[in-house]
Amino acid sequence: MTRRYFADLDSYAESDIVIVGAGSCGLSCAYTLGRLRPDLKIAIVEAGVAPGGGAWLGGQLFSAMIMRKPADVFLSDLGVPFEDEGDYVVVKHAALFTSTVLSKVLQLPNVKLFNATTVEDLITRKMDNGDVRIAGVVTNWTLVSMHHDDQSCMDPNTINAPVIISTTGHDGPFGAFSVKRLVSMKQLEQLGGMRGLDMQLAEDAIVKGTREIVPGLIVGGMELSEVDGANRMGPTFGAMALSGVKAAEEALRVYEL
Ligand code: AHZ
Repeated sequence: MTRRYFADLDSYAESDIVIVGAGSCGLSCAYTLGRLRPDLKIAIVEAGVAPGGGAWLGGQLFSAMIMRKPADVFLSDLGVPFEDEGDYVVVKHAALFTSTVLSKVLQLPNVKLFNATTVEDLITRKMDNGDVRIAGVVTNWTLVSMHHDDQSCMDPNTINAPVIISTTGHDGPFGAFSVKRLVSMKQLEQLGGMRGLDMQLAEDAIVKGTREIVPGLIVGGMELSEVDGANRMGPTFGAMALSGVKAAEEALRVYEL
Protein backbone atom coordinates (compact mmCIF):
# COMPACT_ATOMS: atom_id res chain seq x y z
CA MET A 1 0.00 0.00 0.00
CA THR A 2 2.71 2.44 0.98
CA ARG A 3 4.79 1.79 -2.13
CA ARG A 4 1.78 2.17 -4.43
CA TYR A 5 0.57 5.36 -2.71
CA PHE A 6 3.94 7.06 -2.86
CA ALA A 7 4.51 5.91 -6.44
CA ASP A 8 1.20 7.59 -7.34
CA LEU A 9 2.14 10.72 -5.39
CA ASP A 10 5.41 10.82 -7.29
CA SER A 11 3.83 10.14 -10.67
CA TYR A 12 0.98 12.66 -10.23
CA ALA A 13 3.31 15.37 -8.86
CA GLU A 14 3.37 16.43 -12.52
CA SER A 15 -0.21 16.05 -13.77
CA ASP A 16 -2.02 17.31 -16.85
CA ILE A 17 -5.13 18.34 -14.93
CA VAL A 18 -5.93 18.67 -11.22
CA ILE A 19 -9.58 18.62 -10.15
CA VAL A 20 -10.07 20.09 -6.68
CA GLY A 21 -13.10 18.62 -4.89
CA ALA A 22 -14.84 15.31 -5.58
CA GLY A 23 -18.45 16.45 -5.26
CA SER A 24 -21.02 15.91 -8.00
CA CYS A 25 -19.41 18.54 -10.22
CA GLY A 26 -15.81 17.38 -9.77
CA LEU A 27 -16.71 13.71 -10.28
CA SER A 28 -18.79 14.45 -13.40
CA CYS A 29 -15.85 16.44 -14.74
CA ALA A 30 -13.39 13.62 -14.01
CA TYR A 31 -15.68 11.06 -15.66
CA THR A 32 -15.97 13.19 -18.82
CA LEU A 33 -12.29 14.10 -19.07
CA GLY A 34 -10.93 10.71 -18.11
CA ARG A 35 -12.96 8.92 -20.76
CA LEU A 36 -12.49 11.50 -23.52
CA ARG A 37 -8.76 11.70 -22.98
CA PRO A 38 -7.17 8.50 -21.66
CA ASP A 39 -3.78 10.02 -22.48
CA LEU A 40 -4.10 12.79 -19.84
CA LYS A 41 -2.99 12.27 -16.26
CA ILE A 42 -5.77 13.57 -14.01
CA ALA A 43 -5.42 14.01 -10.23
CA ILE A 44 -8.49 14.59 -8.05
CA VAL A 45 -7.79 16.12 -4.65
CA GLU A 46 -10.59 15.71 -2.10
CA ALA A 47 -10.44 17.04 1.45
CA GLY A 48 -12.91 14.52 2.84
CA VAL A 49 -12.23 10.88 3.54
CA ALA A 50 -15.41 10.01 1.63
CA PRO A 51 -15.58 11.46 -1.88
CA GLY A 52 -19.00 12.65 -3.12
CA GLY A 53 -19.44 16.05 -1.45
CA GLY A 54 -23.04 17.13 -0.91
CA ALA A 55 -24.51 14.57 -3.28
CA TRP A 56 -24.79 11.48 -1.09
CA LEU A 57 -28.33 12.51 -0.17
CA GLY A 58 -30.92 14.35 -2.18
CA GLY A 59 -31.81 17.80 -0.89
CA GLN A 60 -33.11 18.28 2.64
CA LEU A 61 -31.86 14.87 3.78
CA PHE A 62 -34.41 13.05 1.62
CA SER A 63 -33.10 10.20 -0.45
CA ALA A 64 -34.23 10.78 -4.04
CA MET A 65 -32.15 12.97 -6.37
CA ILE A 66 -33.79 15.42 -8.76
CA MET A 67 -32.01 16.32 -11.99
CA ARG A 68 -33.51 18.79 -14.40
CA LYS A 69 -33.18 17.98 -18.08
CA PRO A 70 -30.93 17.82 -20.09
CA ALA A 71 -28.86 16.18 -17.31
CA ASP A 72 -30.76 12.94 -18.09
CA VAL A 73 -28.37 12.55 -21.05
CA PHE A 74 -25.46 12.39 -18.61
CA LEU A 75 -27.31 9.85 -16.42
CA SER A 76 -28.02 7.64 -19.46
CA ASP A 77 -24.38 7.79 -20.47
CA LEU A 78 -23.39 6.85 -16.93
CA GLY A 79 -25.93 4.02 -16.80
CA VAL A 80 -27.94 5.39 -13.85
CA PRO A 81 -31.67 4.56 -14.12
CA PHE A 82 -34.26 7.31 -13.51
CA GLU A 83 -37.98 8.08 -13.65
CA ASP A 84 -38.96 10.63 -16.28
CA GLU A 85 -41.15 13.38 -14.82
CA GLY A 86 -41.30 15.68 -17.86
CA ASP A 87 -38.95 18.63 -17.27
CA TYR A 88 -36.92 16.69 -14.77
CA VAL A 89 -35.92 13.13 -13.87
CA VAL A 90 -35.67 11.38 -10.50
CA VAL A 91 -32.94 8.96 -9.43
CA LYS A 92 -34.46 6.78 -6.72
CA HIS A 93 -31.59 7.36 -4.30
CA ALA A 94 -28.90 10.02 -4.59
CA ALA A 95 -26.34 7.47 -3.41
CA LEU A 96 -27.04 5.50 -6.61
CA PHE A 97 -25.79 8.45 -8.65
CA THR A 98 -22.79 9.14 -6.42
CA SER A 99 -21.68 5.53 -6.10
CA THR A 100 -22.05 4.92 -9.87
CA VAL A 101 -20.10 7.99 -10.96
CA LEU A 102 -17.47 7.22 -8.33
CA SER A 103 -17.09 3.60 -9.41
CA LYS A 104 -16.70 4.65 -13.06
CA VAL A 105 -14.18 7.38 -12.25
CA LEU A 106 -12.12 5.18 -9.96
CA GLN A 107 -11.82 2.49 -12.65
CA LEU A 108 -10.25 4.90 -15.15
CA PRO A 109 -6.54 4.09 -15.36
CA ASN A 110 -5.53 7.72 -15.94
CA VAL A 111 -7.36 9.17 -12.91
CA LYS A 112 -6.04 9.12 -9.34
CA LEU A 113 -8.14 10.23 -6.38
CA PHE A 114 -6.16 11.62 -3.45
CA ASN A 115 -8.80 11.73 -0.73
CA ALA A 116 -8.31 12.95 2.83
CA THR A 117 -6.06 15.50 1.12
CA THR A 118 -6.72 19.24 1.20
CA VAL A 119 -5.67 21.87 -1.29
CA GLU A 120 -4.13 24.47 1.00
CA ASP A 121 -2.90 26.90 -1.61
CA LEU A 122 -2.49 27.58 -5.31
CA ILE A 123 0.86 27.63 -7.10
CA THR A 124 1.38 30.72 -9.24
CA ARG A 125 3.75 31.61 -12.07
CA LYS A 126 4.35 34.96 -13.67
CA MET A 127 3.66 35.00 -17.40
CA ASP A 128 5.69 36.98 -19.94
CA ASN A 129 3.08 39.78 -19.92
CA GLY A 130 3.42 40.12 -16.12
CA ASP A 131 0.06 38.50 -15.34
CA VAL A 132 -0.14 35.58 -12.96
CA ARG A 133 -1.28 32.12 -13.97
CA ILE A 134 -2.22 29.23 -11.70
CA ALA A 135 0.23 26.40 -12.28
CA GLY A 136 -0.58 23.84 -9.60
CA VAL A 137 -1.86 23.21 -6.10
CA VAL A 138 -0.30 22.95 -2.66
CA THR A 139 -1.69 19.98 -0.77
CA ASN A 140 -1.53 18.42 2.64
CA TRP A 141 -3.26 15.52 4.30
CA THR A 142 -6.49 16.96 5.68
CA LEU A 143 -5.68 15.98 9.25
CA VAL A 144 -2.44 17.93 8.97
CA SER A 145 -4.21 20.94 7.41
CA MET A 146 -6.64 20.98 10.31
CA HIS A 147 -3.79 21.42 12.77
CA HIS A 148 -1.93 24.39 11.36
CA ASP A 149 -3.20 26.50 14.26
CA ASP A 150 -1.65 24.37 16.98
CA GLN A 151 1.35 22.74 15.24
CA SER A 152 3.79 24.96 13.41
CA CYS A 153 5.22 24.55 9.91
CA MET A 154 4.07 21.15 8.75
CA ASP A 155 5.36 21.24 5.22
CA PRO A 156 2.98 20.68 2.38
CA ASN A 157 3.23 18.82 -0.90
CA THR A 158 2.68 20.11 -4.43
CA ILE A 159 1.11 18.99 -7.68
CA ASN A 160 2.04 20.94 -10.81
CA ALA A 161 -0.39 21.04 -13.71
CA PRO A 162 -1.16 23.44 -16.56
CA VAL A 163 -4.89 23.19 -15.76
CA ILE A 164 -6.63 23.30 -12.39
CA ILE A 165 -10.38 22.76 -12.22
CA SER A 166 -11.80 23.92 -8.92
CA THR A 167 -15.15 22.52 -7.78
CA THR A 168 -15.02 23.01 -4.01
CA GLY A 169 -18.68 23.92 -3.52
CA HIS A 170 -20.25 27.00 -1.97
CA ASP A 171 -18.75 28.83 0.99
CA GLY A 172 -18.73 26.97 4.27
CA PRO A 173 -16.14 25.32 6.54
CA PHE A 174 -14.24 24.04 3.49
CA GLY A 175 -16.00 25.39 0.40
CA ALA A 176 -15.17 27.98 -2.25
CA PHE A 177 -11.52 27.49 -1.45
CA SER A 178 -9.84 28.53 -4.69
CA VAL A 179 -11.95 31.60 -5.40
CA LYS A 180 -11.49 32.91 -1.84
CA ARG A 181 -7.75 32.42 -2.29
CA LEU A 182 -7.88 34.35 -5.59
CA VAL A 183 -9.29 37.31 -3.67
CA SER A 184 -6.66 37.15 -0.93
CA MET A 185 -3.89 36.92 -3.55
CA LYS A 186 -5.46 39.90 -5.38
CA GLN A 187 -6.26 38.02 -8.58
CA LEU A 188 -9.99 38.70 -8.11
CA GLU A 189 -11.20 41.99 -6.68
CA GLN A 190 -14.05 40.52 -4.70
CA LEU A 191 -16.57 37.70 -4.67
CA GLY A 192 -20.16 38.23 -5.75
CA GLY A 193 -21.44 36.08 -2.88
CA MET A 194 -23.96 33.29 -3.41
CA ARG A 195 -27.55 34.58 -3.57
CA GLY A 196 -30.74 33.00 -2.20
CA LEU A 197 -32.48 29.94 -3.55
CA ASP A 198 -33.94 30.31 -7.05
CA MET A 199 -34.08 27.03 -8.88
CA GLN A 200 -35.08 28.57 -12.21
CA LEU A 201 -32.18 31.02 -12.40
CA ALA A 202 -29.50 29.10 -10.53
CA GLU A 203 -28.94 26.05 -12.71
CA ASP A 204 -28.60 27.92 -16.01
CA ALA A 205 -26.28 30.48 -14.41
CA ILE A 206 -23.91 27.82 -13.11
CA VAL A 207 -23.73 25.79 -16.32
CA LYS A 208 -23.39 28.82 -18.59
CA GLY A 209 -20.91 30.50 -16.23
CA THR A 210 -18.51 27.53 -15.93
CA ARG A 211 -15.26 28.95 -17.29
CA GLU A 212 -11.61 29.90 -16.82
CA ILE A 213 -11.65 32.59 -14.09
CA VAL A 214 -7.93 33.43 -14.16
CA PRO A 215 -5.34 31.84 -16.47
CA GLY A 216 -4.86 28.22 -15.45
CA LEU A 217 -7.96 27.98 -13.23
CA ILE A 218 -11.41 26.84 -14.35
CA VAL A 219 -14.21 27.01 -11.77
CA GLY A 220 -17.39 24.91 -11.83
CA GLY A 221 -20.28 23.84 -9.61
CA MET A 222 -21.43 25.86 -6.61
CA GLU A 223 -18.00 27.44 -6.11
CA LEU A 224 -18.86 29.53 -9.16
CA SER A 225 -21.95 30.97 -7.45
CA GLU A 226 -19.57 32.70 -5.01
CA VAL A 227 -17.71 34.40 -7.88
CA ASP A 228 -20.70 35.44 -9.93
CA GLY A 229 -23.21 36.14 -7.16
CA ALA A 230 -25.44 33.43 -8.65
CA ASN A 231 -28.38 31.96 -6.77
CA ARG A 232 -28.25 28.61 -5.04
CA MET A 233 -30.53 25.95 -6.51
CA GLY A 234 -31.18 23.80 -3.46
CA PRO A 235 -32.04 20.15 -3.96
CA THR A 236 -31.48 19.72 -7.71
CA PHE A 237 -28.25 18.35 -9.10
CA GLY A 238 -28.56 18.58 -12.90
CA ALA A 239 -26.44 21.71 -13.11
CA MET A 240 -23.66 20.13 -11.07
CA ALA A 241 -23.29 17.25 -13.55
CA LEU A 242 -23.53 19.54 -16.57
CA SER A 243 -21.14 22.11 -15.10
CA GLY A 244 -18.66 19.25 -14.64
CA VAL A 245 -19.05 18.28 -18.30
CA LYS A 246 -18.62 21.93 -19.35
CA ALA A 247 -15.52 22.35 -17.16
CA ALA A 248 -14.01 19.31 -18.90
CA GLU A 249 -14.81 20.72 -22.34
CA GLU A 250 -13.46 24.15 -21.37
CA ALA A 251 -10.20 22.59 -20.17
CA LEU A 252 -9.67 20.81 -23.47
CA ARG A 253 -10.63 23.90 -25.48
CA VAL A 254 -8.76 26.62 -23.58
CA TYR A 255 -5.56 24.64 -23.19
CA GLU A 256 -5.79 22.91 -26.57
CA LEU A 257 -5.13 19.61 -24.91
O1 AHZ B 1 -14.89 18.24 0.72
C1 AHZ B 1 -15.37 19.10 -0.30
C2 AHZ B 1 -16.45 18.46 -1.16
O2 AHZ B 1 -16.31 17.06 -1.25
C3 AHZ B 1 -14.27 19.39 -1.33
N1 AHZ B 1 -13.37 20.47 -0.95
C4 AHZ B 1 -13.70 21.69 -0.46
N2 AHZ B 1 -12.59 22.42 -0.23
C5 AHZ B 1 -11.53 21.65 -0.59
C6 AHZ B 1 -10.11 21.83 -0.58
N3 AHZ B 1 -9.33 20.80 -1.01
C7 AHZ B 1 -9.89 19.64 -1.45
N4 AHZ B 1 -9.57 22.97 -0.18
C8 AHZ B 1 -12.03 20.39 -1.05
N5 AHZ B 1 -11.23 19.41 -1.47
O3 AHZ B 1 -15.00 19.83 -2.47
C9 AHZ B 1 -16.20 19.06 -2.56
C10 AHZ B 1 -17.32 19.99 -3.01
O4 AHZ B 1 -18.45 19.22 -3.24
P1 AHZ B 1 -19.94 19.83 -3.19
O5 AHZ B 1 -20.89 18.72 -3.41
O6 AHZ B 1 -20.10 20.70 -1.98
O7 AHZ B 1 -19.89 20.86 -4.44
P2 AHZ B 1 -20.51 20.78 -5.90
O8 AHZ B 1 -20.36 22.14 -6.47
O9 AHZ B 1 -19.99 19.61 -6.68
O10 AHZ B 1 -22.06 20.48 -5.62
C11 AHZ B 1 -22.81 21.36 -4.85
C12 AHZ B 1 -24.22 20.81 -4.70
C13 AHZ B 1 -25.04 21.74 -3.89
S1 AHZ B 1 -26.11 22.85 -4.56
C14 AHZ B 1 -26.52 23.46 -3.05
C15 AHZ B 1 -27.47 24.58 -2.83
O11 AHZ B 1 -27.96 25.15 -3.82
O12 AHZ B 1 -27.71 24.88 -1.66
N6 AHZ B 1 -25.88 22.83 -2.07
C16 AHZ B 1 -25.05 21.87 -2.53
C17 AHZ B 1 -24.24 21.02 -1.60
